[in-house]
Amino acid sequence: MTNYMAALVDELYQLGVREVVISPGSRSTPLAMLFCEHAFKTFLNIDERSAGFFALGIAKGCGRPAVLVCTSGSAPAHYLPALTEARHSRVPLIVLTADRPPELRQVGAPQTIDQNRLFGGFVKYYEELALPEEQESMYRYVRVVMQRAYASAVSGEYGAAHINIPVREPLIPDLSRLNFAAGRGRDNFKYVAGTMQPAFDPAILKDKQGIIICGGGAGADYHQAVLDLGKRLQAPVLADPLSNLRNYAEDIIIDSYDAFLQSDTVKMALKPDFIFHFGQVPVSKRLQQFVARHQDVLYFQVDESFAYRNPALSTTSYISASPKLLAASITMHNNNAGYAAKWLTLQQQTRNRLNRARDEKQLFEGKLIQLLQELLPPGTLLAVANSMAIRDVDYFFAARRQNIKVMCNRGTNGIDGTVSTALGMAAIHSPTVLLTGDVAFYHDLNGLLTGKTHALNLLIVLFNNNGGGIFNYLPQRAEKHFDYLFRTPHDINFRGLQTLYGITYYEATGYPAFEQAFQEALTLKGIKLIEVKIDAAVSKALHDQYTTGLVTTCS
Ligand SMILES: Cc1ncc(C[n+]2csc(CCOP(=O)(O)OP(=O)(O)O)c2C)c(N)n1
Repeated sequence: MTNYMAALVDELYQLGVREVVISPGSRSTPLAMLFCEHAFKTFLNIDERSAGFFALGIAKGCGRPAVLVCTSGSAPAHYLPALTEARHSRVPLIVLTADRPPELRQVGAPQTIDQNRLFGGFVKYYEELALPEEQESMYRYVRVVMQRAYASAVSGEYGAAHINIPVREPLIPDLSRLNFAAGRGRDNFKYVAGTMQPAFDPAILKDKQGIIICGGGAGADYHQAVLDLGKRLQAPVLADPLSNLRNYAEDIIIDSYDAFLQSDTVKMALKPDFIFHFGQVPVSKRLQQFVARHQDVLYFQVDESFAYRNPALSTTSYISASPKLLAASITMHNNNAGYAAKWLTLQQQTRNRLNRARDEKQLFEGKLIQLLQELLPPGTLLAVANSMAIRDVDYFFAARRQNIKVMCNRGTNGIDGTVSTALGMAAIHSPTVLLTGDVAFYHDLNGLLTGKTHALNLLIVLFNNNGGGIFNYLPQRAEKHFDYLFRTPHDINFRGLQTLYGITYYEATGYPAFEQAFQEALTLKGIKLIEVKIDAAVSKALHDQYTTGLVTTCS
C-alpha cells in the first residue's frame, strides 16, 4: 500500500498542488501521513465542515486546487456546504475521502456509509480508486487518476473533484520503504488551458447605448480591456465590489447604482439598448431588478464556459469567449455621450450623498467601511461575509486607485464557513482582513481553532447588531414572530473568545477607538477581533437616509 499511496500523493505535487487540509481519522492514515512526509504545506483541521471552507479559502486566494483529506463515515458529509459554494463560485478542490474496502460495506461495519457519489452534482468529477496494489502499473494508474481529478478541477468551469479511496488494514505506511518516485514518468503531466477567441460581430452595437455589468469571479486580466471598451462604447461600467474594478479611478465606473436604481422613473430613464455582463450575478438587488425591468434589450453574457447567470432570464446572446479578448475585439467607437452622461450625473450625486456618512456621529456600518477603506494597507485581501456586510461594502466602498482584493462567498450566499474561508485565505495571503456580521461569525466559530493551530494572522472586524440585521430590510420585519424566527438575537459575549481561543480582542465604542484598534491590530500576530456593537434600529434609519430614495428623477 505504501508506494501506491505515495504515488498518489506525489502526483498531486508534480501537478502543482501545494496545500492539503487534513482532518483526523484512522482510515485516512496512509494519506495523512504521506502528505506530511512530502513537501506539501499541510493544515490540520479537526472539523471537516470548517476544513472544507478553509480549503475553499486557500483555493480562492491562490487559484490552484487545494486538497481535502478525511476519514470514512459521516466525516466527508461535512464537506458538502463548502462544495456547494465551490460549485457555484467555481473554486478548484480535490477531495480525497478514505473508505472501507468492499467486504466491509453494507455489513454494519463502524464508521461506514455509502460514499459513492456522495456529493452528487456539486462535484465535477467522481471516481473510486482501486484497492492499493504494489506494482508498477498500479503506480502509473493511480497517478493518472490524480491527473484526471486535477484536470477536471481546473478545466472549463473550475470546481471540485472527488476521489473515494478504499483502504484495507494495516493502515500504517511503511516509511522505511517509502519511494515518492514510484510510477513517475519521464515528463510530468501538464494541463495546458486554451483561451476562447470570440466569434462575435459587434456591428449589432452600432449607434446603440448600453451598459457593462461586471460581477465577481471573472478574474482580473480583463480589467483594463473592459474599461477601455466602456470608454469606446460610451457604456458605463457598473463595477460590483467583487469584480475588483473598484481598484480603478475612472469616470466610466459606476459604483453607487444600488442607491439610485430604485424608482421606476430612474429605471426607465436609464433604459439601455444593450447590456454586457461579465462574471457572477452582481450583489445589488436593485441592479438585478433594473435588468429584469428591461427584458427587451440585447443582453450579452460573456464567459469562457457555459453557466447561465441571469435571474432575469433575459440573456439574448451567450458569448463563449475570454472576457479580455472579447472586450479588446470590439474596437468600434460610439460618439454619443448623452446616455453615459445620465449615469455619470446620478453617480456623482449619489456618491456625494453616500460620502456624507463620513460625518456621521453615531456608530454606523457605512462610515466604518469608509474608514476601513482608508486604513487597509495596499495589497490587503478583504474577505466579506454575507449578507449586510457585503451589501454595505457595495454602498460605501467606493472606486478609487488602490489595491484591495475583495472576496465573498457569493456562489451560494451562505453565512456558513465565513471564518474558515477567511483563515484559508490568510494561510496564503497577508494581510487578510475579514468583515463580518455577528450571526455569520457565530455560525463558524469552530473555524477559529485552525487559526490558532497554524499561527495564522487574521484581523476580524465584527459588526455586532445582535442578530440578523438584514431581516430588518425584508418584508418579514412587520410579521409575527419576527425576533424569534428571523432576527434571532443571541446575546453572545464574543469577548469570551479571548479565553476560549486566545485571540486578541478589542471593543471599539467609537470611531477613534476603532481606528486605533485597527492600526494596532494590524501590527500584531495571530487572530485579532475588533467588535463594534451596532444599534440595529439606528443603523436601519441611517441606511434609509443614505441609501434609499436618493434620486427620484433624472433627465
Ligand atoms: C447557511 C445559511 N443559513 C441561513 C442563511 C440566511 N441568512 C442570510 S443573512 C442571515 C443573517 C445574517 O446575520 P449577520 O451575520 O449578523 O449579519 P447582518 O445581517 O446583521 O449584517 C441569515 C440567517 C444563509 N444565507 N446561509
